[in-house]
Amino acid sequence: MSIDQPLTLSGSPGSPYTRKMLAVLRYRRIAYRFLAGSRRLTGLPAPKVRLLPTFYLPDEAGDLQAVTDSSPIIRRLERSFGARPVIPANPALAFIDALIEDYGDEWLTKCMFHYRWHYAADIRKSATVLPNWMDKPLSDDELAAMGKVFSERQIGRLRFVGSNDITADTIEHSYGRVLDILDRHFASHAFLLGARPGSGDFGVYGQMTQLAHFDPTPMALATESAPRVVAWVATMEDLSGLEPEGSDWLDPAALPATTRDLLCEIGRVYAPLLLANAQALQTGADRVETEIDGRQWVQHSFPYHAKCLNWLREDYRALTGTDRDAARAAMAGTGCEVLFADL
Ligand SMILES: N[C@@H](CCC(=O)N[C@@H](CS)C(=O)NCC(=O)O)C(=O)O
Repeated sequence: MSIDQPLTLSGSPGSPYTRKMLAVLRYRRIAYRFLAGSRRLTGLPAPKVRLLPTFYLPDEAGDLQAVTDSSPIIRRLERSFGARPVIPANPALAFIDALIEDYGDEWLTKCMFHYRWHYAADIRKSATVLPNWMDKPLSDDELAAMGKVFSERQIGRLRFVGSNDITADTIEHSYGRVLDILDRHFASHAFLLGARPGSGDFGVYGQMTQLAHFDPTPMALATESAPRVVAWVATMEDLSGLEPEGSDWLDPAALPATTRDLLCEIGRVYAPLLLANAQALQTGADRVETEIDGRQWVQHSFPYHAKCLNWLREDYRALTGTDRDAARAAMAGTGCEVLFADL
């Protein structure tokens, strides 16, 4: 079913996935109507699970449905609108791009959520700024009350993300390393996979809008050690003027050392989590207990991570011949290959 423009979505500037999708729409020059906060248009259906962002897209019969989950929405937009794709044409590179996007969405969000709700300065900023994006103008009393409810709810959710006293060091070390890798990468490349942005750029960007541009503790770290990342985030926000060429993508058989460093980082922290989580769910355990980056890792098992792993495995399975060889070669020795070892 074709999608009429402007398409409608709701979300918030404080939501990394909302920022990810707004940037995709701008880059793709897809006209949109953004409902910020809890603004609703009459006649729009309610989502099954309320997540930010929510898109309102037609089903087979042409009726608008509330749709969530940014990665499949990106792929649907690719099918509906041909120009300026964010998925590389080369299947092996598209696979690497999906892996990076998933790491951004699912691991970097741990960094984002952890820093936002762990340290006093960050909690204070979020509790006093974010409620203003929910709905209507707020008096001091209303803001204080909403900030309290909101921060208590989010701090209570830290355990689902996997941020706790045992995992805090692992999360913070991983953030420091990815800043360093990206800062070095952006010394010679405009985007993660070449001179045009892929879905992985948008995934990483979404989390970085908060980490490097909003929450004081991780923002100070980025400003101090990764100025190119701070600059890249601002560039990513509106790429409507970029004129990408097919030749702007990197060759998956000749990825630069810094892209390989990023894959090694994914293999170091995210791959072991995905495997341990899948195993916990298989045995019916509600806790994941494993070692990540040489330290103990403990968190609630999380069915959504298992879904992500399945999507990546489906992508891998769909690769044939030289494309599969190229994807394998790109991952060899990075730690990511364990995710696909039995396929
Ligand atoms: N997998 C979803 C994740 C979206 C998501 O987790 N959004 C967060 C905000 S950034 C959310 O809505 N959390 C629930 C809430 O805030 O009530 C996607 O890719 O869009």
